[in-house]
Amino acid sequence: MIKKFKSEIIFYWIIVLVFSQNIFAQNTPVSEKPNVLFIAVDDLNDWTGYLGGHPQAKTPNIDRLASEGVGFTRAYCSAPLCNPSRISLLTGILPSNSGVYGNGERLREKLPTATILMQYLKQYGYNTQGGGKIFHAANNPGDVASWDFYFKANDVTRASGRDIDLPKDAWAPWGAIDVEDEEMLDVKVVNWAISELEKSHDKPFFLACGFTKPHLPWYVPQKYFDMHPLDDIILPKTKDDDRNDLPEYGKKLAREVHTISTGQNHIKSGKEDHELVLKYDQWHKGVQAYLATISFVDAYVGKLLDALENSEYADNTIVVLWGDHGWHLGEKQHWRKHALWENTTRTPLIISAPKSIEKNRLCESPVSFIDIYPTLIELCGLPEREELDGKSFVPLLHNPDAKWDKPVLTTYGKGNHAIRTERWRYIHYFDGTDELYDHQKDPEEWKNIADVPKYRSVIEELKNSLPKTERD
Ligand SMILES: [Ca+2]
Ligand SMILES: [Ca+2]
Repeated sequence: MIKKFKSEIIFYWIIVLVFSQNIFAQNTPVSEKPNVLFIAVDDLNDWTGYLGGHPQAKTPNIDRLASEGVGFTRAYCSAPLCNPSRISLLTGILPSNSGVYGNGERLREKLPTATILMQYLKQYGYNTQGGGKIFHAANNPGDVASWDFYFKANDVTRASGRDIDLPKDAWAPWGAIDVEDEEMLDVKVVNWAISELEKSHDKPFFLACGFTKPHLPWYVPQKYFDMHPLDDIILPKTKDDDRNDLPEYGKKLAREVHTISTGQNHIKSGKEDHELVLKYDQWHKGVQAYLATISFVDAYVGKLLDALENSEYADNTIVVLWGDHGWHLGEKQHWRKHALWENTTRTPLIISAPKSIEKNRLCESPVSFIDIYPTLIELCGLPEREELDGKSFVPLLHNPDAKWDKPVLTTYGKGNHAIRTERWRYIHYFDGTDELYDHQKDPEEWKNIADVPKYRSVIEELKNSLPKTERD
């Protein structure tokens, strides 16, 4: 009897040991888990100081964050427009596997059972709060299951900064507005997030602050325009005949604002954005306004970082800052996003963590936003999720020079993909036409070399990274 009792005790001890080791091997106790400050910036391309996309970008605060952690210089979205970029990042599922290609598809119709990043964190004891634009829904939770709380504010800024002397057909959604910063939605969201950093929290938190700028319209107070005097504005580097070597579909993407999910094309007055910009002499003004709007966002990223630094959470909070896709301001005579080139797909990505990761380092390996979910859950000490499409790049946070050759995939509608490696950008359209750029020799992507015979083997190799199957 005693012998049986002893063996039962031993048996239970073994169970407890196996179970607890399994838990603690992968998990830190809830109370010691790091917090996450998650900063999303809408439509921010590489015009930040640390990325050098424009020589006049003034982003001292975003650059300060890069100096406190690892700034990725080749980070790419999984889709070059809001909805699919954000859904793929937040679900960890690529557009080709979710069927979310455009702004029209709904998350829970396409992915009814996907565990969103925030839901996963909640399962492990996190309190998740958000405000602004995190999903493709400004001032709206987007997915109610993701949040313990979502902050909403009245967006009273209806003022237009558009030059009233311009004819109605001019395309110029930019200019200074006569409002106080505090009236801007983004400032209200930042102030709310700061108030959360000033509170005591009994659970680890995931605090998401989604800037709605620098999405159009570029209406911000005059002081941000004053930081970028119009007379000094430098235009992006462009080449007048740059489109000539594009296949037809590439030309179409450069020419039109094409909404994948609805098939709608928008060309006002029968003219392209760039033609209208030139016709009404708006190029310098547009560049000034984008720089001004970025500087506005940067100022409030700074307030948020200051608040974190001054809070009790400074030593136990991971900060992630990302833009959802790139933006053209005349390169390839194209404006906006909706294409598969470097300028449409490259954005800032900065991760800082007080413990264990490198400080003030740039990482030049290409990384994808699809990898953010697995990276973050690893940093938080949570179990890996096999079902995600991405791969954690935590090794790059410990050593930004580590060997890392995972090609990055960006998708714009079914059948249209770009593959980015350290040297190459390969674009493959649904009709089999393609583009290839050699970034060692051609960082502006001016020369499409897809038809040069000696690069056929490069293309064949890059094609291996295209999705094998694609969901409708
Ligand atoms: Ca966007
Ligand atoms: Ca060209």
